[in-house]
Amino acid sequence: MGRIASEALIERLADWGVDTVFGLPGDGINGIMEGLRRHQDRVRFVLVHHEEAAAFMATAHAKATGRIGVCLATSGPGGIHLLNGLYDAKLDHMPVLAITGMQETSLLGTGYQQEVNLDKLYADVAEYDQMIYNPAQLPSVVDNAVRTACARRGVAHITVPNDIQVADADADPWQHVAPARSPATAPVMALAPGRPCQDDLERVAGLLNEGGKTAILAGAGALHAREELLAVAETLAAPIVKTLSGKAAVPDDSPFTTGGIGLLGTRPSEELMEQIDTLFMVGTNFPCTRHLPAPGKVRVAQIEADPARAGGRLPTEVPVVGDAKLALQGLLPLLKQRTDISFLEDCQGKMDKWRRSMAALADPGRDPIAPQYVVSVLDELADDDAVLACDSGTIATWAARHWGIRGGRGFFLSGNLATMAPGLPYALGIQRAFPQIRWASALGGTPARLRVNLPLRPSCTRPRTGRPRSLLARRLSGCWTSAFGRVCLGECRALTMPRMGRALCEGHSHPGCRGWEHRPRGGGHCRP
Ligand SMILES: Cc1ncc(C[n+]2csc(CCOP(=O)(O)OP(=O)(O)O)c2C)c(N)n1
Repeated sequence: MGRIASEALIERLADWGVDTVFGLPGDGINGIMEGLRRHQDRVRFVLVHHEEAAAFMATAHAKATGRIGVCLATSGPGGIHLLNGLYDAKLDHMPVLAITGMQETSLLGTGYQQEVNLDKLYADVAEYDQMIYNPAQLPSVVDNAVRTACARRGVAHITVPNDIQVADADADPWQHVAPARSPATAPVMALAPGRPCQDDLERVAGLLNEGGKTAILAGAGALHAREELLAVAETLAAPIVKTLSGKAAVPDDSPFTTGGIGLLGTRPSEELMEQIDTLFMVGTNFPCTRHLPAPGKVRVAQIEADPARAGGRLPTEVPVVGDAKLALQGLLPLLKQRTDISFLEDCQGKMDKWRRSMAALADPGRDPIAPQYVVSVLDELADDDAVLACDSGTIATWAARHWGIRGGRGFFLSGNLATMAPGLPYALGIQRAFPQIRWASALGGTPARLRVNLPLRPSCTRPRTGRPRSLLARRLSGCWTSAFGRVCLGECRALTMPRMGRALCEGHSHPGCRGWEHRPRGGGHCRP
């Protein structure tokens, strides 16, 4: 077999800098697997055991690297399985390309086995959605798919019939009767300029300079703007409230943050929303408006990357379109230093109290210990650049409040879709992009059973007494798996405290450590 169309597909992906494809083979993509095999030096294939995980991994790849994530599934059921992870990408505005197989062109419309019109099925999730009928469409369709996913920050889908996958890469079997010739495009992406115009920045500064009690609400769009956020907060003496997806925007121990907002947020953030005169939204389209000031009650300025979303949550006096980091850099010289810092100090006092109450929940002296303790141990032991990938459910509350952002730490979860069980695939996907990184996955009990087939009742015993942990153990089951990180999924079989401790220790490179003893605050003690 000479050079096949699937090679044109994979080569073009590699030209775009794609180095990883997450997926699960099937007869509907044998040709594409062959294309991957022939170009394994440029693009590696990462095998999953359920296509949903491949889509989560591709989404996490995009979240962690800022580059497009790619997943691959076979025709019919494989493509259907991708959907939950693809909606996760769509709702969190991540560029992801899904490639699926399709029945042979000669069979389309005949009701052949596994024939599902995936292009129609994906019409809602995908910004770009294209079937390949002729190898000549490649590689231009790849260019358009990648460009569209990146430009619109969403999902693109290419579906390739079996016969086209293995057709001669240069075949163009049809006579051309229309004036167009085969398309030839460039694998380049020219991003719109990110710095808002000076007039807009001056309008924002005008509002903020006379803003009274001001708070900043920072979201995922501000994750790369930490330094600027802190500088603006200091200038305006304004506390920073963080959405859950924007948790890593500034460190949790910063005097300028009151932590999260919403169901999993902090009391000081909640109270602050009732007191402020001005809200400055940066890189967020936070959907839970119940936790924001009532419409019209405060003045609002917003920096938002997508014009379609600017002003879309609250009546906004000054909506500005641009990149958060560049916008804040342009804004800083226009802001006046606030001299009245009493509002910020009031928030800081409330945060001290809140942090003490959270520490009390995580106190190992409690009997039985609370799940928060387990996350706090993980928090203490993990490196300053470790990543936590978290499931939806109660586990997200514990992770939101007890996993502290410091240094280069990351925090990822299914933000807007809040779908179940992305934690483990997220972590594995991120590890593929950054093999040196230490990661942990905070699994909920149900997701843990889903992903790693945990027994319904993990055998948990109290470390010293050996008594069964019963109900608490069940609540903790997911949380305990959070310890595994780079360790060993086999450990999930019996979730006893010493085992969790050992996993933590090994994950933290303590060679020879066999067990774990609990000490009041100050962490655990590693037994050789
Ligand atoms: C695909 C999907 N199914 C169902 C839900 C609803 N849901 C949200 S969290 C959750 C349970 C998570 O499991 P677990 O961690 O065991 O439960 P918890 O401790 O939160 O009670 C469920 C079923 C969801 N968000 N996504």
